[in-house]
Amino acid sequence: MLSFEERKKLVTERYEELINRPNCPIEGNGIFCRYENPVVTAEMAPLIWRYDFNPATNPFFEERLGVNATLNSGAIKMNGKYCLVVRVEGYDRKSFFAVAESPNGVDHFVFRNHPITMPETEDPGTNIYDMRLTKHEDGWIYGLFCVERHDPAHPEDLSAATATCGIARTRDLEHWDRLPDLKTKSQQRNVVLHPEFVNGKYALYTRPQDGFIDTGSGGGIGWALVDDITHAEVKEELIIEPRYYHTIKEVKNGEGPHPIKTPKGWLHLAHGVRGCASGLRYVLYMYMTSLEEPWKPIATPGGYFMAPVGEEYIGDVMNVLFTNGWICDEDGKVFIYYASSDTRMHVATSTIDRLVDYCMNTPVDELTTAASVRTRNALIDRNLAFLK
Ligand code: M1P
Repeated sequence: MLSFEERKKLVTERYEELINRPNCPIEGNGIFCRYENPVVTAEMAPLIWRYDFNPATNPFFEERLGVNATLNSGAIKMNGKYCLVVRVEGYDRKSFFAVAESPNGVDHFVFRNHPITMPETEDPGTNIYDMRLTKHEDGWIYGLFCVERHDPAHPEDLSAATATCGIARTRDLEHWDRLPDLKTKSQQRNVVLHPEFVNGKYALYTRPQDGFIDTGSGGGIGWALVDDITHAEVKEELIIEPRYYHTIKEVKNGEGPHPIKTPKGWLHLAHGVRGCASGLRYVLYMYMTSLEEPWKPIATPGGYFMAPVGEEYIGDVMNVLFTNGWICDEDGKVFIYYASSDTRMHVATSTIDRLVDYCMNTPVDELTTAASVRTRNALIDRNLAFLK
């Protein structure tokens, strides 16, 4: 085996090669382009996070604190850089947040020296993850995330947990003010802050759930108005994006990042979950809501927008695509950041025009095979007539 110096050199070279590799788009279905390489992987976590560089205390240059995965990242553009607040998971299963920045949004993502030190509330969580970033019109950047605690109602069950929405705000992604957790009747994960006031109030996309994993009676993506974000409480919740039998969102769904405002309506990205013989299958889907009344759907394209392909299918939790971050540039280019199989981060790019076209012109899921065949036959007949 190699000496300290030899290992240090090799490990450093591999790391440099990884963070400097270029990424190229792959032409796909006309709606978006995937890219050749993931944008952030566990191997791209800085070496100073993982190795002790002192030969006196680490004579074999062994990895001391491994990183298992880099996944579900919030996204925002700041000072011309594409910033991801990455969920980094250590070998110890604990997740933490860390900022990785890129000059172009598709490659050269580099982590800042230190992860985020998130202040705690009086009731500290065991684990925190999946931050949604919102630059709100009140001037703050908010991070809403899941706080997981052992369920005090079931002390004997070591897998019993609760999910609550944690809230923090920042101006620079480095210094965070922690606000009290969201108060709600049910457990919550995938809560997202809408970027504008609605009727003078803060507006949230919610995802009520009966248990830590099962949404149970929680009917889908909800909408709630909150008077005071510094003591946020959901008193009324309206389900605006319901789940349906035999669809891609039969078991669960959840809002992704906050919606993007377009001239034709709010553009939403979400995840939908269904069960199958190999477990749960997580895919991404889109919908649009009214500009004036963001809780009212105006376009609901049927089926999924993205599902796992190739290596995306494989990882810690197989068959999962999950998103909680996207960035829209001023020229209308959209960078969709998504994680595959709870393991690594990818990017796909599109434009507002293409995504709106996709939402407005993809037929809805009419919920039966007969209706699906009618819809496909109608397309075929139009094509046969047009191409004659
Ligand atoms: O493992 C897939 C995802 O499962 C959860 O999402 P949801 O609450 O919709 O089931 C989250 O734990 C998420 O982090 C994870 O990627």
